[in-house]
Amino acid sequence: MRRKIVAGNWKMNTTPAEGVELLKGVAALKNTVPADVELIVGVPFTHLCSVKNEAAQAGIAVSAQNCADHESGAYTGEVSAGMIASLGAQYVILGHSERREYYGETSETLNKKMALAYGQGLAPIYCVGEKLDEREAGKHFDVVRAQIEEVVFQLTPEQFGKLVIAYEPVWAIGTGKTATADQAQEIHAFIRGVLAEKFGAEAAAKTPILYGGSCKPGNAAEIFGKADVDGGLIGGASLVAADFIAIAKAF
Ligand code: 3PY
Repeated sequence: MRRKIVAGNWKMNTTPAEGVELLKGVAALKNTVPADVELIVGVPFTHLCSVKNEAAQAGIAVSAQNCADHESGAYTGEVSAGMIASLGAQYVILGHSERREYYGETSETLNKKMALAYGQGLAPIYCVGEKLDEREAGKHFDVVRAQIEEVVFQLTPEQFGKLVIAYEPVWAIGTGKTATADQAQEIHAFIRGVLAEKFGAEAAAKTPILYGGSCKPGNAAEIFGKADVDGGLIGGASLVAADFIAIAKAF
């Protein structure tokens, strides 16, 4: 039995005070979500401290959305994995397509971030996914395989055991377009197969693979109903407590 996870990616939205209110809204409805569904909120760095107690009391895990690729030192504006962990976060989202696209993140940078995150006891939520032109050219399997081989294959089996993967087709992020449930299943099963090549079928079968990209209350049940989809990494809909909870109830 694999873990079921619904993680919100708040991106660069809300002030810390608004974030606490949002979290309170999620916490108030959490008892309507099946107990075997793990809820995570991926908050901006500035919110980590403010949401810490509320999240812990409600049994909601907290994630950062990025971390620095250095441990400490003269890196103005950066936030280290150690700082994030010291504020009670359990997860860090790494390799989101917005970071690959707008901040030039490469597999090389991501390998450093993964190592630093694990070193601080954070579990990465590692994002993979192809762009529209890559899908249209039929290259999506190759793109996703490379994103996995270049980063995930560098992990030890112990590290791999803590990893969460999020498949997010870039063409479905912030566009309102969603992969069909069958498209999601096809590539999730492919990802699991690639993971099995390196870590074995048993370990791959235990890895949560989340779907992300315009996942909403209206389409979550169909997507989560697929055999290899273990939940979602939710963008816009995670900013409305009732929608986030409705998605978490969609298994
Ligand atoms: C989206 O759903 O838009 C996301 O990018 C989730 O990470």
